Amino acid sequence: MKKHALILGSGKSGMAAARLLAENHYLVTITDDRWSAVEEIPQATLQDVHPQITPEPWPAWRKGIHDLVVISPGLDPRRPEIVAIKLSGTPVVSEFQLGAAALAGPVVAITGTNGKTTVTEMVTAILREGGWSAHSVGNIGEPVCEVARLRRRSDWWVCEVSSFQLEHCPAFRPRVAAVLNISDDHLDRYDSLRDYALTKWSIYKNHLPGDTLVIGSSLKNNCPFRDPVLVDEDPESIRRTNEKFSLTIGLLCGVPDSIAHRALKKFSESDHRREVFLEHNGVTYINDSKSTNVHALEHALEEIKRPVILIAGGRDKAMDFARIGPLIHKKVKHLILIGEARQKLAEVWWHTPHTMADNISKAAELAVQQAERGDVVLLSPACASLDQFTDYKQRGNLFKEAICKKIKKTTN
Ligand code: UMA
Repeated sequence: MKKHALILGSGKSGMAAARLLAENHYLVTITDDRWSAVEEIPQATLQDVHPQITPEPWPAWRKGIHDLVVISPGLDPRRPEIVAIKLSGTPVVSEFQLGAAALAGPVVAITGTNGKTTVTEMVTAILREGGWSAHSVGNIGEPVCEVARLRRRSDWWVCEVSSFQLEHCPAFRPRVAAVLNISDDHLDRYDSLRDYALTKWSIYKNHLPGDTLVIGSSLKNNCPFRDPVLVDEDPESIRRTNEKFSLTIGLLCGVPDSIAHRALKKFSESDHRREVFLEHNGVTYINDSKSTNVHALEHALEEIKRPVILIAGGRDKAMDFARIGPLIHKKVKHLILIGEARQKLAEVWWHTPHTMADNISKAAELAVQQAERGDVVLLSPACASLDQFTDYKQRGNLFKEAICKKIKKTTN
C-alpha cells in the first residue's frame, strides 16, 4: 500500500518536498493556510506539478491517515495544528531534513544570525577553486528537496541553514558545521533568545568522530559542544570576518589557504548586501535589503562614515531596536520609515527626525528629495520584508528601480 504524506506550506520548500515524495511513490497532500476553502486553491498550477499531489484546504490533517508530515520553514511549530500533529505521534520532519537525508555527498552546514549567505557563497567558491564540484543550497534559495529530487551530484553540498530549517530535524549530520554568530532575531518565532540559540546549536547535535564544528570565538563560552574550532571575528570588517570563517572551513575540507585566497580575491558579494548601485550628484545610494535584523543595520551604519538618510522598517520580529538608538542618532540625519514596524521605530528612535512612507517607492522619492551632496542614502530595513514584499530581493529591486526613476525624473 502506498504511504501518504502531508506537506504543510506550498512555497518553494513545500512544493519541492511534495515533488520529491511523489516521485518516491508517496500519495501527497499539500496544504497552505492561505487556502481556507477549495475555491482558494490554485488547482491548475498544482495539478500540473504531479498527478500524485493533491491540494487541500488548511489544515488537511486527519489522524491516522498520514504516515509522514513535512513542515515548511515558515511555519511556526507552536501553532496548535502542528502541536496536535506532533502529539498524535505522526512522524514530523522539516523539508530541510527530508532533503538533506537524500543528498548524496558530504555536507558543510552554515548557520548564524548574520553572514551565513556570504560565507556559504565564499565556501562554495573556495571548494570549486580547490577543484571540487560544490553547490550552495538551502536557505540561500534552492530547497534541498529539489536538489535531492533531481539526483544532482556534487563533491560537496554547502548548505545555508536557518534556525527554522533546523526545527523538526532529528537526524541531520553535516561533516563540517559552522555557527558564525548568534544575536537577537526571529524573537516573534521563539519564546526566548535561549530557545533561538539552542535551535542554532542543534546543527551539530548528531556529530560523530571526525566531524568538526567551527564557531565565532565570541560564542566560546556559550557553546554546548567540546573543542570547537574558533575563528576570531574582526571588529573592523564583516567582510574580513566572513573570509576568516570561509578560509577555516575551506581548510577543514582540504583546500589550502593559498588556493582559497585566490578564490576570495575573485569573490564579489551578491546583490542586496550593502550594494552600492548608484552615485549621483555626490550622493551614494546603497541597497542593503538583505538586512533583516538590528545587527545587520548596525554593521551597515558602522561601515559608513558619511551622513546617512536611512530607509528602515518592515515586519518586526520582536527585536530590540532601542539598543542601536544612540548609533542611529549619531549616524542618521533623517529616517524614512516603512512597513508594519514604522510606528514602533519612530517611537524608539524618537531623537532622530523621521518621515513615514506608505511604500518603498514613496520612501525612495523622499530619500532623493532629502539627499544633499556628501550624503549616503541607505536602505537597510532591519526587518523582514514579508509585510509588503515576497522577499528581500523584491524589496531591494523595487527600491533600486524607484530611486533610478526618481533621479531620471529630476534630471529630465
Ligand atoms: N505558510 C503557511 N502558514 C504559515 C506560514 C507560511 O501556510 O504559517 C505558507 C505561505 O502561505 C506560503 C508558504 O507557506 O505559501 C511559504 O513557505 P515558507 O515560508 O516556508 O517559504 P518558502 O517559499 O518555502 O522558502 C523557504 C525559506 N523561507 C523561510 O524560511 C521563511 C527561504 O528563506 C528559503 O530560501 C527557501 O525555503 C529555500 O530553502 C528565505 C528567508 O527569509 C530567504 N529565510 C529566513 C531568513 O533568512 O531570515 C529564515
